[in-house]
Amino acid sequence: MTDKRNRVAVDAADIRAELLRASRRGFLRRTLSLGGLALLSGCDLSTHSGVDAALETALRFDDGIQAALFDRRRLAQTYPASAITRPFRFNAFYPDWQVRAVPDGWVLNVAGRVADKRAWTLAALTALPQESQITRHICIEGWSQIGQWRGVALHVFLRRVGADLSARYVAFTCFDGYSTSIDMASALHPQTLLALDFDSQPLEPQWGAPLRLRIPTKLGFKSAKNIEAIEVTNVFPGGYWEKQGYDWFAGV
Ligand SMILES: Nc1nc2c(c(=O)[nH]1)N[C@H]1C(S)=C(S)[C@@H](COP(=O)(O)O)O[C@H]1N2
Ligand SMILES: [Mo]
Repeated sequence: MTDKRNRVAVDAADIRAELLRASRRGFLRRTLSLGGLALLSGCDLSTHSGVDAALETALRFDDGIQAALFDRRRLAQTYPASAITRPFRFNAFYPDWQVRAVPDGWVLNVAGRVADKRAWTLAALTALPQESQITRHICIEGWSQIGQWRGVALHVFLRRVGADLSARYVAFTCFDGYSTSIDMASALHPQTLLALDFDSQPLEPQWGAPLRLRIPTKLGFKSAKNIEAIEVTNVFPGGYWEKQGYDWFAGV
């Protein structure tokens, strides 16, 4: 989607200055929110083609610029329970009949720049403080849906294992062969959850059992399902779709 050849090499500071000027003119305040981009590009987020057009605009921004503009305090919009999409659409790089059951003896492995590398059982994760959110999941393919997830805030988990919070990346490995990674600022965002529940029930395999990432400030492909390992690292980890050219930062 992003045509790297057409990217203009711009300094993040220049862009920030330009955006400040723009916001002073009153056109926009939260530029890299999908809503802001939708306004800018005249896209209507309530339709699939509108989301698609806004995504096109979002993906034209360079990863580094997106990271520089990311505001850890800006919260993704939340919705009432009445807005939840049912049935919720399944998506993976394979059809739903190939969904994997949770392996026997599943534990969450922790690797890389963390003080405590002990693996976590589901019971231990459930014993950590839980938070719930109703947010919109936006897929890069141009569809979106609202769901409810509950689980442990990733920043709580990272602090609990003594992660190096100055490291650059948090990477996720999944037992279905998927992988993805996010920047540390996004990992520490208050709405970034390690979700155990979906729609008030423990996650089913289709929706990422027993543990998935839920990160409403990024496109859907960052919300890793069926997680088996988390690594904190300074070495760029990439990911399944990222290796195939999807924009790495993928903020919404
Ligand atoms: N393990 C795993 N996680 C994954 C994927 C996948 O194929 N495998 N697909 C991603 C993509 S592209 C999307 S849109 C969402 C879909 O989540 P859902 O099935 O809950 O709608 O999961 C993301 N996480
Ligand atoms: Mo997706």
